[in-house]
Amino acid sequence: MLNQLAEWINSATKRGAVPVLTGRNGDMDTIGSAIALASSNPRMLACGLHLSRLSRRMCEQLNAPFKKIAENPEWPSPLGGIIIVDAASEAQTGVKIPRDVPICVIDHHDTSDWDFENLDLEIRNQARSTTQIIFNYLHEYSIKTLTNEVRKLLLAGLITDTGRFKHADEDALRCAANILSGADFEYQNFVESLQTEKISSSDRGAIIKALTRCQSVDCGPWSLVSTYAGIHEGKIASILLQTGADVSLVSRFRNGETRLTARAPRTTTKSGIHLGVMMQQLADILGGEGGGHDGAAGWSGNQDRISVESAFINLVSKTRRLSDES
Ligand SMILES: [Mn+2]
Repeated sequence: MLNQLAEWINSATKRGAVPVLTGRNGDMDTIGSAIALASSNPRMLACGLHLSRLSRRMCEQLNAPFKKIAENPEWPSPLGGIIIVDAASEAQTGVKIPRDVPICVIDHHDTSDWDFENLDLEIRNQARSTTQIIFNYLHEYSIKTLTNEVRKLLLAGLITDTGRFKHADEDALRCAANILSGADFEYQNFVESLQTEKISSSDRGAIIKALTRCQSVDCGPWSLVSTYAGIHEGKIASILLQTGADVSLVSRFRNGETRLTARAPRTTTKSGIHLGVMMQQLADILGGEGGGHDGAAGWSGNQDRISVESAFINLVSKTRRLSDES
């Protein structure tokens, strides 16, 4: 699989520039993957719509090159191809992708909405983060790219996507160890530098307000807690799981766009809920765009917030709960 990637990159960069495009949420996994991969070839450049708070801080700290682009960017010419990292569909990049050049998608989501043509390549597996795939590629094909800075970006993506290794598996843990062997920084110091996220008092106010609006929703065999928020939906959805709910749901409406963010603990996903598949089903029913992982997923589109919420709750209610024996 990785040798196909090496071949694809080799011929694309011969044809011209190859932007490495990130997912629109700009989380540490997508940003770390893009910058690390782009560092392996001068014709590649990491770019995307948005940087999350943490990604922005890491990029500043590490002096990492990232280009912010618009929804309809002017692409460099000649364009050899486009690599997309950690995004399950074009909509998840938020960027209009020209289809007259080959694309290569590197992703680890359970769902995929890409249409592939002849010269395109899809590298998708069950890795717990996209940075694992990128590390394995660089380790095999471009070991000198693995500087301390690049290792930090990759490790940061792995740590955040696994929820500080809570959702890691053997491969993810081994990859973290491989990233560290050959690195010249201390793990504990690095983790500490990741953790110092500052939440402003106005953001804190918004989070608290969202928590006061929480509702416990009857969902057939499942317990669900939901609220709406204008900011920090992922964080709020994780806090809501602390109530012991099987599923948490946070909705938001901004600039004509509705967004759903859902989270579920492992006990729930083991009992038959796959949030990524449900968000994809929601997109099939209502339009918009949805997908993700079994325990963390999202949907976005321009439908009314309340009706999208009810449609999602309906999907949850209809999901059978597998008995603990099975
Ligand atoms: Mn990811």
